[in-house]
Order: sequence, then structure tokens, then C-alpha cells
Amino acid sequence: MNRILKKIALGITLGMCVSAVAQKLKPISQPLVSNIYTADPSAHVFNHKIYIYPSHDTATGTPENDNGDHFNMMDFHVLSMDSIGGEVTDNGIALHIKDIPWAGRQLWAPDAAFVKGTYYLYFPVKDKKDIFRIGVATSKSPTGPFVAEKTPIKGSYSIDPCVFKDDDGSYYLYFGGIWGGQLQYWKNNKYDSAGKLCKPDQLAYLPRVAKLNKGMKQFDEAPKEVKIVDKTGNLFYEKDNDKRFFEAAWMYKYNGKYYFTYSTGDTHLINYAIGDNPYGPFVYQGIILKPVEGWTTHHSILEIKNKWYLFYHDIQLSGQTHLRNVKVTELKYNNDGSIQTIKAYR
Ligand code: FUB
Repeated sequence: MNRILKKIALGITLGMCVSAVAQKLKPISQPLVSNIYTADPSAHVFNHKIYIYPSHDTATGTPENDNGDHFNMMDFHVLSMDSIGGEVTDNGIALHIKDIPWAGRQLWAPDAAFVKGTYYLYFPVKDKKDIFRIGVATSKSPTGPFVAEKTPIKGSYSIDPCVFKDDDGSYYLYFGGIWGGQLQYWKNNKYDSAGKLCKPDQLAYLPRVAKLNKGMKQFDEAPKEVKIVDKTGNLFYEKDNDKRFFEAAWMYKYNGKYYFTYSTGDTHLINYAIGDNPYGPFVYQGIILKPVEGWTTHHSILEIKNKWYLFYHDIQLSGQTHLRNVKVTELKYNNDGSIQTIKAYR
């Protein structure tokens, strides 16, 4: 993460926290578990039960730096519950970094899919050359243990995989994240160690998507850029950092439209853009979630029994950026399909 921008962002975050305390604002929801720190919740319903695939934040003592080295996660735990508001179970270690043959360090935000009796866990981790790649692991149980493939997905890079199933049965993997997520090093799917973050007047970096093949363990095509545009069809510039993509892609469908949702990183928003097909372009619509306490914001959106929910995180339990806790709250639509913006504190 860029130090200067981070300081500015930290000021904004702290300002938000202070004002939340001064005005006695209360969180609209409580941490789902408190025995471990969790973040980046990817929620799914598999066989009528809710499963959350989060990052497992850990205090490893790694010093904080611009690349987010302090987000030094070592394993994944899967959370499960029968219903929203019901008891949440931490199902223990589902996959440990020591069991991923190609992994170096930092297990970041995962996602999961269930296809023909097998559960697939998609995860970013730095390889032994310190380059983020996306791996896949499988299990016959939604809670693991998962067995990792011996190599990352060929042609994968950067962070924050989100797996999306379209109505025709095709699966797509969305991914990418700038700054510590290394997307700035990838041009035309090739690594360029000289890659730089965009200057304010440059077009912002775009997330990526690739269709998965039938085996669910490899791409079926080279990753493509996902265009997020304004209502006149123009791409966003880096200076539009309250609208441009930063990380945390999450795709879903609502009323036949494709909703591409994402974090703006240094401006701490979860935004959404709507398109007519899985590849986009996606037209920016607005804000789903205002800044939460903490630097990062990362979410998933899921329909459960005809209601929609936003899974997200903040730092209510620890007060520390890298020790987060996942939460859930209801998400509501207007009649035109727009989303009612959520404030996490009232
Ligand atoms: O949890 C590590 C990273 O922080 C995730 O990959 C990002 O989305 C951010 O939440």
C-alpha cells in the first residue's frame, strides 16, 4: 500500500471512528464470531446451509508496511450457520499454508464453489518468488479439510478471487487488487516488475475475469479486463478513487442483471456497477456500504430465503487494521433495482 495515500486514508478512517464515538454511533450488527479474527467474508448457501469463507486474520507480529505484509494469514477456517441470526460454528482449520506446496506467504481473501459433489476453495497466496497467484483446493465437505493443487491456476495472478455461476452453468473467476494486491505489475497478462500505480490523470487499473474450464481448476481462456464505466460509457481515472476499482470483486445476479461489486480501497467504499453479461462493461451505479472502522472493506452479497444480505467486516473487536471481524446485515433494493446504501453505524 502506498504510504502517503495510506496516511491520508488512515486520517479519514480515524476521523470516521472518532466521529462515530463522539456521536455515540452504534454498529448495526455484531461480529459473527469472536474466538478468532475473520475478514473478507465470501458467503454461500450449499445444501440449505450458510457457509462463510473468510480470511483468518492472525497477529503474527509482522511489522506493518505499504504492501500489507502485516496481513500475514496462515490458514483458512470456514464458518457455518443454519440461518441468519442463528448460532455460528467455526469449523476449525480447513486449509493451512504449510499444505500448499507452492505457497510462500500471506493467504488472503478466498471464495468457494460447489460443483457435482466437490467443493472448490479458491485463494490468493504469494508464491515462493513473492508474487500473488490464485490457487484452488478441493474437498468433499464444505468445511474441508481441503487438498490444494500442486501448482497455482495457470495464468492467474493478483488477489481476491470471486467465483460466479451463471444461469447457463458456466463459472467465471473475477480477481485483482491494486497496491499490495500487485495488479499494477500485470499488463496484457504478463508480469512487469516495473509496473507502477496509476497517476491521478491515468485511467485506473481494471479487475480481471476468466471463464473456468469444466474441471473448475484451470482457466478456459486468458483473463480479460472488466470495464467499469460511468453513465456515458467512459472509464474511470485514478483520480476518481471513490468510484474506480481497488480490490474485493464480488459478482452476482439480480432480476436478470449482472451486479459487479467492489471495494474502492483508499476511499473505503463498497460500490456497485450493473451490466448485461458476465464480461461487462458494467455501468457504475453507486455506493452499497459507507466506510467501516478499519482500513480495508470487503464483502459478499447473497440471497437467503427471499431476503438479501451483505456480509462485510470491520475492526470492532480489536481496533486494529489487520485483526478484523465478519458481520452480516440485510441489503435492500429499490423498485428500479438500485441498492439502498448501508451505513454500518447509526
Ligand atoms: O485480507 C487481505 C486483503 O485485505 C484482502 O485480500 C483485501 O480484499 C483486503 O480486505
